[in-house]
Amino acid sequence: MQHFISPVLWQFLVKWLTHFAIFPPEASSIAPYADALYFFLIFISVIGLGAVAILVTWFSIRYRQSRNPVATQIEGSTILEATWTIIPLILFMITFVWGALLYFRIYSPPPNAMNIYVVGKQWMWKIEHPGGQHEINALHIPINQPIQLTLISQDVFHSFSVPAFRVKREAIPGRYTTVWFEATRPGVYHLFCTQYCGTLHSQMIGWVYAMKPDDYQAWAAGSTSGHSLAQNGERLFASLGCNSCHNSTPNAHGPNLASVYGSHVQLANGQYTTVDDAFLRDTILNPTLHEVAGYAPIMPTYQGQVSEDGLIDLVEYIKRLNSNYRIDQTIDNSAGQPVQTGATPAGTSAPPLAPGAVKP
Ligand code: HEC
Ligand SMILES: [Cu+2]
Repeated sequence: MQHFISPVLWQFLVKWLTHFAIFPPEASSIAPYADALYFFLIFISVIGLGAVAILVTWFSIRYRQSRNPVATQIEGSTILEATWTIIPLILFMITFVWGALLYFRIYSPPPNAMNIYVVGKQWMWKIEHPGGQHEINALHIPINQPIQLTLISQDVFHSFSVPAFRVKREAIPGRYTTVWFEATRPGVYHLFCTQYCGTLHSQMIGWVYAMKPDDYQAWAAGSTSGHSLAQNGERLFASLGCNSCHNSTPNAHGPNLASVYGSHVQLANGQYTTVDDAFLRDTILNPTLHEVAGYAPIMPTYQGQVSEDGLIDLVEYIKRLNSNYRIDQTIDNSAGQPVQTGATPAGTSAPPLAPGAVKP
């Protein structure tokens, strides 16, 4: 047989037949909900298909030319028209409400979710755990723990997809997107890029290892690079000179960044915004995008100076920054400026939070 068809096609057939599965396993908490809606849609489609097929067959037998040579004209039927309007309307509304509820479930991550960063690039997935574990085309996660992925692309559009978890989200250049899931069954699952992204798109695949929490702890301890993302970020913060403006000395030129993450800051245009990952990334690359109220717009742009991975490190660092103690220790004090550690006395120009910053 294999001599008559192309070897590529033969390989494909063999693989397809051995790994044939109509449906991926339901391995996340969302999967049964997503599938329920999917099966409902299939079910009503099959009912509709069946009804049309039966009517077509029945009418073509019943009203065939030999039995019914002269066509009967029907001028409309209100009951019939109301029926075929109202039944689909009800079905569509059910689907709409059901779909909206599922959508909110999929898009609202639980607050205790563990955050992992994913950077897509031609043609691989780079995964960065806050503890400093780096992986390529592999993602290790504990089961029964909500995981939130923060995705970004270094070049073109990619799409991160794990069918067994019913998870799919675009990785977009220049913008963070997030997706969350909770794996329920230990196992190894396919990871795909589902957005055609160039020549080797088909090789932008990998594996998700869903592990029991103990196994995950063991893996995390054995795979760390020795530096957490925040530690890398701290070094970058000093080497890029961020600490020359962002510190707690009285004459600091920039807002104090301790506890800024998650707070509401007032912008120069009077609006308030919440400091999240995207805000931090935007500010570093494009400080004029959201200028913080009460400061001269002197922050330089770091566009082209920090890689996507470096930005993630900085974001992680600022996220975890609860006091200025360590920043103040790294600033160059040779000019003899007084360096304060600990709380800033009232009346100085550097309050512990940026002006207008309100803790949520
Ligand atoms: C020349 C001084 C200067 C340097 C260097 C500097 N910044 Fe800034 N930064 C500012 C000023 C001034 C503001 C407030 C005005 C604005 O938003 O543009 C600011 C705002 C910010 C904000 C928003 C603060 C808030 O309260 O929401 C963040 C985050 C930030 N900077 C991070 C950084 C990082 C990270 C670096 C290093 C890569 C850096 N800055 C380097 C002066 C500086
Ligand atoms: Cu891709």
